[in-house]
Amino acid sequence: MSRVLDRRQVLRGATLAGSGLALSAYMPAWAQPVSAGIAKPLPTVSGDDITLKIAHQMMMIDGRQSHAIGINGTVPAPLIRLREGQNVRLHVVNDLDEETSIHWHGLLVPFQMDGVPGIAFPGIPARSTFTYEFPIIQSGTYWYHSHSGLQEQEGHYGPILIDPKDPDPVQFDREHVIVLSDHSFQHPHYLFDRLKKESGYFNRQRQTLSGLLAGKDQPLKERLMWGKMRMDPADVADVTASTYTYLVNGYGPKDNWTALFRPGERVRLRFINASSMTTFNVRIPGLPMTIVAADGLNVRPVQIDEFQFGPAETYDAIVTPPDMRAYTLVGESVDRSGMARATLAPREGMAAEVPPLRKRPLATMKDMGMGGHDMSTMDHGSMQGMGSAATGAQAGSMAGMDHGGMDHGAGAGSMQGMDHSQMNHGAAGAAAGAMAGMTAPQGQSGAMPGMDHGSGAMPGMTDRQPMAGMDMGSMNMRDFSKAPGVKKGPGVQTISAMPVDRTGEPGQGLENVGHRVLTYRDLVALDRNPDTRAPEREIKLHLTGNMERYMWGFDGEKLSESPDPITLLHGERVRVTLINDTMMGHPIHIHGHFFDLVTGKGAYAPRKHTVLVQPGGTVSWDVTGEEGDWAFHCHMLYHMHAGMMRVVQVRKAGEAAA
Ligand SMILES: [Cu+2]
Repeated sequence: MSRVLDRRQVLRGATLAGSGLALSAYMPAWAQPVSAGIAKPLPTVSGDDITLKIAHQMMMIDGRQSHAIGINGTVPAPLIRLREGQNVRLHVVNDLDEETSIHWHGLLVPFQMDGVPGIAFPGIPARSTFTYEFPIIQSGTYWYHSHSGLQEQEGHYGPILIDPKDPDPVQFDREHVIVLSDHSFQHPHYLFDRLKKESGYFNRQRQTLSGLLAGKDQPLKERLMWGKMRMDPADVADVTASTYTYLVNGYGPKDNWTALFRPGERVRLRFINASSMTTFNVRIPGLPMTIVAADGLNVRPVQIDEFQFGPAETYDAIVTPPDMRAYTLVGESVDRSGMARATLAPREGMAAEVPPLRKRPLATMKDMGMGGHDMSTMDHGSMQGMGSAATGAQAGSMAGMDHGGMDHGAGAGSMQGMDHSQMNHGAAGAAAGAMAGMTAPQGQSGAMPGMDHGSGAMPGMTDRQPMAGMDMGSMNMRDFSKAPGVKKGPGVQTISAMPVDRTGEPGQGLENVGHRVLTYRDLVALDRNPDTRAPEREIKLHLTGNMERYMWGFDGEKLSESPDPITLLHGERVRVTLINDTMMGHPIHIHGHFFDLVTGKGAYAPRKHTVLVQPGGTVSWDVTGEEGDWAFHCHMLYHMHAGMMRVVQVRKAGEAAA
């Protein structure tokens, strides 16, 4: 159904108690309009001299007033529109009673202009002005935001658009900047304190007893296993719609911000994920999108129906709406607790059906770093090493373990049909080769008929020493031998036993949505990479965390522990491999550089400034050192705040820091 409500109907609707009533028939309560649609473009600033004044203000979201930190009186901050080749001076007036800063996300600037207090410059003290000045040497879609405290969460972010000096290889008739963000009516320090005290505080999607009885979600035995690990598979996002309202260009779902088009036009949508904590799944039901740029840089056009992006990533898409109807733009949060919603329409006041939230995803064993797992390599040793039960973690001790219904994520040969809870894994039996103690599921004769051995996934289980083929080591969820560089401590709850490259996957929860979803492997740079040398060395970094204690870091260390900076030489070509040892996706960002994703695209590797490393996944990229001190961090604001950040120090040869 795509009922259309035009302006005349809205006016008529006023006598019918307003358009909200008319729309309510097909909109979920949270998407019911407080306005018929707001087709207001973002306030824009441009030129060589730009003044940005940062101050407290109020903003209206879905008819409700909220406090915010804005720039020049708006949230998002004004669109800064520049031209490649120009020089820009940005006078930043801090009207707050606290220090602030602006970081130009994705812009290649001298490091003193990069805007990270304590790394690149001292910050902008309360009631003072700082002037940034730098040449614009690139083009595309970028953004800017505070790098001080948690100000970004309060509204201190805005889009940057740089027009190319040469003709744009992307042809379009019209463009719209789409800034997605997450807004809370509560103060961000309150949110962070809640997370510190109880990490699952905002997760209202936990599995419930009534859900269990109704046969929803995980079966009991699977729940018991996750519970034993002291983990929650519904823990897909830290902060959810229970406190967030998801915004498009500063407007809530009920405001219904509207992007106008004429049918048949090529419309360029510049998507910016300016949220603090939210990975979005973006789609426009009924309208395919052709991705033409990623993180500001052109890519070969690729047509998709949906894409996932983490905080700080950007994508440009071309859409060509063919007819006089409205389309809903959906930005569903990765945990499916809520959505940002806007409309594409030929006229203000038109709206289309808002699809319901899809079923929330649950984390899988693959998300726990057990990727490509099958029983032949599985280590049953110390599941008990997880969480608090670290005592009896003897290799081979299967006692009491419940494998039931684990999603081993391997596809073919997965153990899904197998009921391990019925197996007798008793310590003695396991050694003595006895799967013999296993009982078949009720009502079935013969051993393990329900098992799908697939393509030899369980070789060890068919011979006389069934468990022998299994590696009893790899199930240890905290096996530091897998991560020699990681500091042992409470900041590391898990280490991915078998992390896998997930860049060919569509992103958490989008595996089976029934249409085309962008993957990193779909991206091919339009221009040849500027540096195609092979890397001289590799730096491996583990993304580590303890969800229970809300500790986040690299290699088990948080920034406040003053870990050594990551050092590179200017011009040095280095491969960086990120290994996600946590169950959450982390958008990892390096300042001052673009890196070339290693996805088999040769000299046309997609170049990005931020990459979402999926739970239990790995990502490799090659980068060429650019002189300066640069921030390197997770772009989940509270993860960074908790310490998931490092300094990358790049020096010219001979000047390397002592
Ligand atoms: Cu993170």
